[in-house]
Amino acid sequence: VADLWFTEYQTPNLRLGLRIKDVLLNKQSPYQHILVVDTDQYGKVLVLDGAIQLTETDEFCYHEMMAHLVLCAHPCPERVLVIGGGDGGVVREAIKHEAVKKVTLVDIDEDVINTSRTFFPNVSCALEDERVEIKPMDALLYVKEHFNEFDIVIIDSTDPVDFASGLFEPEFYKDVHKALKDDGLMIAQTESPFAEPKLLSEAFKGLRSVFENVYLAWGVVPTYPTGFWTYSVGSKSIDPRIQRRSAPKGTKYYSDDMHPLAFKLPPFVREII
Ligand code: AG3
Repeated sequence: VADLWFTEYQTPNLRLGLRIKDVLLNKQSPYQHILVVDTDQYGKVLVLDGAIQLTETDEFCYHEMMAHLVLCAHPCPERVLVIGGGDGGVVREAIKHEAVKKVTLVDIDEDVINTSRTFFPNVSCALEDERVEIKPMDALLYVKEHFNEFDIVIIDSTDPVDFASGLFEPEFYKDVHKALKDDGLMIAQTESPFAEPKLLSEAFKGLRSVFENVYLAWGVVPTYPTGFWTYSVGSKSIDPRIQRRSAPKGTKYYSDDMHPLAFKLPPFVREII
């Protein structure tokens, strides 16, 4: 029996290995390498430029936190912008909120969107919802042309390398700030305090230079480097630690109990930011 393994080089000194049942897609898009493998441990896995973006088994941990931490903190989230996230996982969670009238997804790589439609129907399902608008383009340009329009901006980026690095810069955060309404909230994935402490503190510092208030939340995502993941929330006025609307039904990681808990930080994380 063949003994085939996928390996992610999570840091220069740390690898994650998953036994492969099948390679379902292995191609180069105009922007990045796209790999879909089927594994015994975590089901199907989406990998972009060597970095795991989601697995069928644990994607809920990440997508629920990215969406509901801000959507449940906002009194009335009607307009939502998702940047990156072409797989549709965050969009799926966002449209669980009846208050949400329209979700705009801006991902630079249409091939990621179509890959998700083909191999991850349970993640991409909401992309066909009538409340969802899809813009395959560079988000750095999109946010420059939208002012005072969104209640919520969710930055579901890849790691800050290559075309995604601009999504971790203060210049971009300034445009996000302008795209938000006066009571708007934004959230960005900001990596692991064990694998990338510098990246986390730089991103957090960048956000603090732009937003009136910035908060750090954390959660577990087993297949991301070290499994300990962070989410940075930028706010113009409201305090996102207070949950104003209850969790949608059927969530598996996020809940009314988890909301305030996510903002409680272990001391070593407090020291990094
Ligand atoms: N975006 C965050 C992925 C970061 C993972 N990093 C890594 N594996 N080195 C995920 C997109 C899912 N919608």
